[in-house]
Amino acid sequence: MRLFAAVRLSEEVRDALVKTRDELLRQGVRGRCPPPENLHITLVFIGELPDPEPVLDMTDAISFQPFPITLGEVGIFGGGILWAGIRPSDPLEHLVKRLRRGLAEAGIPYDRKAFRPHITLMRNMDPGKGLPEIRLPGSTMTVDRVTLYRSDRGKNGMIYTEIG
Ligand code: 2AM
Repeated sequence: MRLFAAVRLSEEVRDALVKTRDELLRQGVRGRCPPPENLHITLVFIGELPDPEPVLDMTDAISFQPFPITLGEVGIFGGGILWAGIRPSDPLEHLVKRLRRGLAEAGIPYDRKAFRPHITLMRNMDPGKGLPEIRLPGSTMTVDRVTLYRSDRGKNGMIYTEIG
């Protein structure tokens, strides 16, 4: 199965992001919008793995002091990916380092690209008449656990299922 470890968003942060996105749609921006329940911050992308157990063992063994994160600025990756950023956070970086180390120690391969904390809001984004200036609300939430998800291709887009 295709796996990734992520931060589940609080309802408040999720609602704030959906509101911002709705405003962009009203202003003529177009794109594929993941459903609200799919919004998340990927910490580590693992990809195809036959058995999630060793990953669950590793994530279960990681305990940390809960810490706050705050929405930052909006950005665009090539290919029309519109994302919401997270303000720089040492505890978040540290958590990702621990997860990567845990996977490496367990011999589980993962995507080693530099960590760019973000929440994908839209794919194949077409700005229409031009992307309006967007400001995210400075919503804050507490990170107190890592969630492991499996990702499956559904009829109408990706389906993410929490498995731990
Ligand atoms: P994205 O939102 O920027 O596409 C499930 O695919 C999650 O893992 C998404 O949040 C995706 O980020 C992230 N991800 C990170 N690296 C990935 C990779 N190499 N392939 C697919 N998804 C990746």
